[in-house]
Amino acid sequence: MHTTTNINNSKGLDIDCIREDFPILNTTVHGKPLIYFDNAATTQKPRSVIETIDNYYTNMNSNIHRGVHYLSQISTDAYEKARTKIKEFINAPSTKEIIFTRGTTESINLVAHSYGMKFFNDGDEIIISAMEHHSNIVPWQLLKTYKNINIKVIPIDDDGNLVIDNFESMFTERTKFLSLVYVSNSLGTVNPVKELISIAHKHNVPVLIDAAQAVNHIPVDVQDLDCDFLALSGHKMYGPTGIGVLYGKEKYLKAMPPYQGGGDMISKVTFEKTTFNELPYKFEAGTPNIEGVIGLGAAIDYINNIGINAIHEYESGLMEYATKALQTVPGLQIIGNAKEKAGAISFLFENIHPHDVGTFIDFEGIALRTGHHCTQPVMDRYGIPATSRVSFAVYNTKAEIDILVKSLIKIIEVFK
Ligand code: C6P
Repeated sequence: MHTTTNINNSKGLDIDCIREDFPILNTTVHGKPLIYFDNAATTQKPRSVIETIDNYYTNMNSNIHRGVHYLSQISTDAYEKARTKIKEFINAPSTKEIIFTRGTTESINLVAHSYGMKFFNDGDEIIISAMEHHSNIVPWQLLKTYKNINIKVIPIDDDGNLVIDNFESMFTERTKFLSLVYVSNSLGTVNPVKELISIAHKHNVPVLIDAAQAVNHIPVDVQDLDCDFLALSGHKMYGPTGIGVLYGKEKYLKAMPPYQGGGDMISKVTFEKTTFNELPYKFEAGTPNIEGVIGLGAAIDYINNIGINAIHEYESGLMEYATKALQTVPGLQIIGNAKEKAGAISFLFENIHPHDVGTFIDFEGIALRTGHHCTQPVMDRYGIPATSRVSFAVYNTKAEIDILVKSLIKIIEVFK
């Protein structure tokens, strides 16, 4: 199996070597070499992840936790090894606290439904922020159809920082939960979640962190953060789509009812009564995404092989370079100038609609995302319908950013 070698040269990461691990980067788009700047939507996959999935179906395919036969044993083993890898990656105390889900969206829905239905009463309050992805807004609104809860929102300032001066005064005796994004997908803001978690804990309020845009850019340690839940998506960290993780402290997961019923999550079923399986299986009903879990394990190996700290350092350099380079483009306005940013830069450009920017730039072989990025309240906050967004991964380069800047300048000529 192909593995990256020599990724750390004396000057830092050997990006040429890393790029060779991603077959799709050899693609041409409209006759131009692909420049992939849509990593916040989903990252590309290294050969080791692709080959791991291929190997699973070629040599191991079988259902897990169900068979005594050889294939079932080895696929179960590979599945559970991946759980250990993710536990270590986020420094969770136990594999019992690692639940596999379809992604961040399902992880948050699981908590909103299971925790919310059991522990929320009419009149209770949940705090979220004005920069949440829809997947950390709508599940709580769905809960509102069953429990008459109030959703309070931490505001954001003009630069895209959370306004936290009065954060503590948002807590009342009815506050039951804080659910907060770590890194904003539309503004790039890195929120001071550790500080906010410790304030919430002073009020005995548990905290969920949406780490969808954090885990591939910055080291995330759930014990250091002391978060009670953490949600992530495999496909944003070089892994397959359709697989994600919910980390939850054992004391909460134990107290929560199952989210879905079915095979594997039970201990004993009769028509009168069912008892549930132990953690984490209580929350993994039905045949899971086995290939996805094993592929996610390979993605974690890939990140570990490079080193998340080295990735963070390299990408911080890209963010700084791109911010400065974009600021030289006439008529370009960056939306979101927070003190600390990671991964993504959103911008407006002249009076040209972001969709036109995206379409034009596509002809240059550049993939970026345009739209509201599933954060419509962020767009409303700035009074805009949409932005163009570039978002980075470890295989992006400054040379690619230079091409982006040149292409944007070309647009000005076309739209003159
Ligand atoms: N953001 C983007 O282009 P899923 O779809 O479940 O893997 O992730 C949802 C999600 C939750 N929180 C944040 C902060 C996110 O950025 C996302 C996904 C993608 O920005 C697709 S909208």
